[in-house]
Amino acid sequence: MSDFLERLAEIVGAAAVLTEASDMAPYASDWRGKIHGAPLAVARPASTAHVAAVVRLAAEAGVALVPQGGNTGLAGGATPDGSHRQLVLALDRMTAIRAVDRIDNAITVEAGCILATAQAAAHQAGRLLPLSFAAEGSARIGGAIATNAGGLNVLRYGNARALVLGIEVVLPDGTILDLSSRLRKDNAGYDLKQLFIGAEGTLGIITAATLRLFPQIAQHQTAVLQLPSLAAVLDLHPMLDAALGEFLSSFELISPQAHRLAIAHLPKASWPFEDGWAVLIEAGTSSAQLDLAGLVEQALGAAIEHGLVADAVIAQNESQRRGLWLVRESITEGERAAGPSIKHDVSVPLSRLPAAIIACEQAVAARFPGALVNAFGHVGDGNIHFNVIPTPAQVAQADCEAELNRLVHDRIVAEGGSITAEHGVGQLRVAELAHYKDPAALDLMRRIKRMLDPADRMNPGKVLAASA
Ligand code: FAD
Ligand code: 2HG
Ligand code: ZN
Repeated sequence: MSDFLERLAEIVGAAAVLTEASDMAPYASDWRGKIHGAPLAVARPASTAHVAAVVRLAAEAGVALVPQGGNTGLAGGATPDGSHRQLVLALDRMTAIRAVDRIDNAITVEAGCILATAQAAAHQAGRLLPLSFAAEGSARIGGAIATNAGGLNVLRYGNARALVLGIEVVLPDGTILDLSSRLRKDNAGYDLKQLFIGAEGTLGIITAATLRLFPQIAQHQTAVLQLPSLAAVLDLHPMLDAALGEFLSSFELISPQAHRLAIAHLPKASWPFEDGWAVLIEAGTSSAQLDLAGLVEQALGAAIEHGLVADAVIAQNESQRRGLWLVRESITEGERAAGPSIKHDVSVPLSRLPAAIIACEQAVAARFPGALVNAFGHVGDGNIHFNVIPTPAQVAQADCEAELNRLVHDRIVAEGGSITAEHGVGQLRVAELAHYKDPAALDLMRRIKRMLDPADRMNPGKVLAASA
C-alpha cells in the first residue's frame, strides 16, 4: 500500500493525502457521530484531471473509493467502512465557480462548492438558486446532486434533479464523461446525467454541475398556521395551493415535539403555538408590485373560515421571518442534542399522510413505550421525517433499530410510500431497500451497477449490498 500512497501523492500532492488518524477523523465519521469508519487514507484532489487519475490508480490497485462532499449526509453514504482499505475521495478542494450566466439562467460550479457559496454567487448575479436546506452552509453541490437533495423549496422549484442541467462525471474506469449543458431541451439519446443524480456515489464521481437559476424573490409572506387536527392538512394544502398557485414555495409540517426540541437548542428563539400541529408556509414573488400580503391574508382568512386553520401568525418583518425559519431549520440539531435517534425519511401520497403518521405513532407507542417521536417535514411534498428517540433501555436492545425501521417502514409502504424521500439509502437503509424495493427494479439497479462498476470499487456497500 505504500506504493499506492506514494503514487497518490504524486497525483494530488503530498499535502493532499491524509493518513494520520487525527487528520482523517473529520472524514471518517458521519455528521451525527453515529457511524464510524477507518479509511486507508483521504485524498483531496484539486481538479477533474486529478479525480480521473486517482480513480484510474485506485482501479489498478483494487482500492475502493468513497466520495465525500460536505459530509452532512444523514444515511452514512459518505462514511467508509472499518477495514482501513477504502480511500475517501474528498471533493472539498474543488470549489470553483466556473460560470454564472444571467441570460441562460445557469450556474456552473465544481462539485466541492458549498451550496451556500453557489447560492451567494447566483444572488450576486441577481438570480436565485432555490435549492435550500439547513445544512446548506456545509453541504457541497456534488453531495447535494449525489443524494438528489430536496429541502424547503421543492414544492415550487423541485428537488436537485429538477435543477440540474448538466454534469461532469468521472466514471469508475477513470473516463471523464462531459455532460455539461445549459440546454433546457435535449432529446439526443438517453439522458445519462439522470443515472448519477441520486446514485450516492455508487456509479461515478460528480466533478462539476450546471444548475438552473430563477428570478430573485422581491417579497415574501411567511406564516405559521396552527391546525385544528392533523387531518386538516388534507384540505388545507389544496386550498392554499389553489389560492397561492406557484407563489407557494414551502408547506412544512411541525409537531409540538419538533419545535420544542429546536427551541431547547435555541434558548432565545420562540414559536407562536405551544401545542398542536402547525404548518409553516411561505409564498414569494419576483414582482414587487403584486399585493402578495393581501393574497395571503385572504387565503388564510378563508382557511380559518372553513375550519382548516385554528390560528395563524404572519411574520411582520424579515427578522420575524428569519426567527420562524430558524426554529424550523434547527429541529435536526435539537434532535441530535436530545440523544441518539433513529431517522425515518419517508414519503406517502399526501392523501395518506395523516393516516400514515397516526399508524406509525400508534405502532411505536405500543411496541416502544416512552420513546419520543419527532415528526416534521416537507408535507407539501408528502415527505415526513418520522424520527424516534428510544429510551436508553430500548436502545440497549440489540435489534432496536432494525425493529423500529420495519415497524415504521411497513406502515409507510402499506400506504403506498417510500422508505426514503430525500436523504437516500446510504449504508443505513441497504437492507430496507432490498426488503421493500420491487425485485425487478432492484435487479435492474444491480445490472446497471455491474455494467458501470464491475469490480464494485465505487462506494461499495452503499445503496446496494457490496458484491462478494
Ligand atoms: P456527503 O454527506 O458528503 O455525501 C452524501 C452522499 O453523496 C454520499 O453517498 C457520498 O458518497 C456521495 N457524494 C458526495 N459527493 C459526491 C460526488 N462529488 N460525486 C459522487 N458522489 C458524491 N437533505 C435533504 O435532502 N433535505 C433537507 O432538508 C436536508 N436537511 C438537512 C439538515 C441538516 C442539519 C443536515 C445535517 C442534513 C440535511 N440533509 C438534507 C442531508 C444532507 O445535507 C444532504 O443529503 C446533502 O445534499 C449532502 O451533501 P454533502 O455534500 O454533505 O454530501
Ligand atoms: C430537514 O427536513 C432535513 O430538516 C433533516 O431533511 C431531517 O433531521 C432530519 O431527519
Ligand atoms: Zn427534510
